[in-house]
Amino acid sequence: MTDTTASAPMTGRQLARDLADVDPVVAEAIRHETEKQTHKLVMIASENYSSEAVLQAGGSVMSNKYAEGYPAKRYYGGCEFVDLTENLAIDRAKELFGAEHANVQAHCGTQANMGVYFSVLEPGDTLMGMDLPHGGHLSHGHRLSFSGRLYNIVTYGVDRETELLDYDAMAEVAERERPKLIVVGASAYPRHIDFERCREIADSVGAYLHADIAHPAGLVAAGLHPNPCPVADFVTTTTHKTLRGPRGGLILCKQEHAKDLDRSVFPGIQGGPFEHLIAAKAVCFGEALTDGFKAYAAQIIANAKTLAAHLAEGGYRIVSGGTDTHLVLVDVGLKNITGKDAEAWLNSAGIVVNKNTIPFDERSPFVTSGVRIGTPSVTSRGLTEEHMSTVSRWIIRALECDGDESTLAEIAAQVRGLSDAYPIYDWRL
Ligand code: DSN
Repeated sequence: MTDTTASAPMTGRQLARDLADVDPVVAEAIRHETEKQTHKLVMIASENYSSEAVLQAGGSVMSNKYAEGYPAKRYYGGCEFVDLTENLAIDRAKELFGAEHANVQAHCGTQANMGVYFSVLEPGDTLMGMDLPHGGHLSHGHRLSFSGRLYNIVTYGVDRETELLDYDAMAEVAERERPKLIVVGASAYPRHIDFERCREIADSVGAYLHADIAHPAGLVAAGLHPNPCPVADFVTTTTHKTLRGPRGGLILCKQEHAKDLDRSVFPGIQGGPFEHLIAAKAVCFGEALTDGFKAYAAQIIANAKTLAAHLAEGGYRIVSGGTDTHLVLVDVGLKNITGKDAEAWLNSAGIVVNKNTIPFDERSPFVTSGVRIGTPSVTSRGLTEEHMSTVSRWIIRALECDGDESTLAEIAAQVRGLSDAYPIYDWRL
């Protein structure tokens, strides 16, 4: 007799089987990632734990829906519910940042930046961005990024002494190079940016001003960091860092740029928007509008300042002398430790950070003299200033044990104790 089950189409209720049955290898990898996020202290400045509500929307059936176009102007039928959530995301984003126009379709921060560049620049135009080793971002003109390949890139950076953005030097570069667009914002700059001053510089040469606030967006939303929306032509951000939403991008702009921007995102650089993640962005923006989120953002900053102060007391040089934000850049090179070793040792101690170049770094980006430490995730757990004193002691002990495995294991056990006392998700592992 022929076995018909082997070739029976996989349909209907068979699609409702649990991941662990369908694909144990993927299920196991997710379980390990969950365990790691649960038991370690995640201190990567660009990461966070989004809420269950955000994860639910992001893992929902909205993922099945095609919706090329924009709400009420789609190329597909059946878009009534994704129109509802996309409109909600747009309205909430505008309210949160005080923006004239919002496009919530960019899949990530780099794509958000690409959407902006494509709406006002032509290949070969001059784009001015912050130098990567000074804290900038790949998509602001690095030679290996599309931005560095398409545009004529000129850069600005920080002052060697203060390690603060050098606005006078920035104005000189702008005057000399006459960029068409100036992008400000960074992934490893711990200080506030003076957006008004940047606007003056852009105006002095007739350039567009684009602020990339991917890192401090949650702090901006909470009113605890200068907001570039009133002065910048374009503002981009990711939604998963301090904003604590799903992985994704967001573009805000002045009304005069709205049409060109929307066209450059779709059909310019993207096809079907990720409507599941747009629904999750709507949830995230709704959460960020609450007083609870404002208090959370204030705690992120208080934790980062406290951590920086303790590490400085412990003898570590903090780049720029401190922080105004969620991140602390530590010069471990002065202690004859590389960022690469520091990252590995801290990871073994249960504290996840990333190596990072510091301004004027003489080590390569694969080795570096710095580590970047961020407080958004640990603050989401509920840790406060008093815990930062303990955490900084663990960090210093891990950095100074020269990779000794038993010391690192001892710290990891203490880290796990603290993590378990401040659980993040109510999942059984
Ligand atoms: N994700 C950014 C960061 O870690 O700062 C880089 O793209």
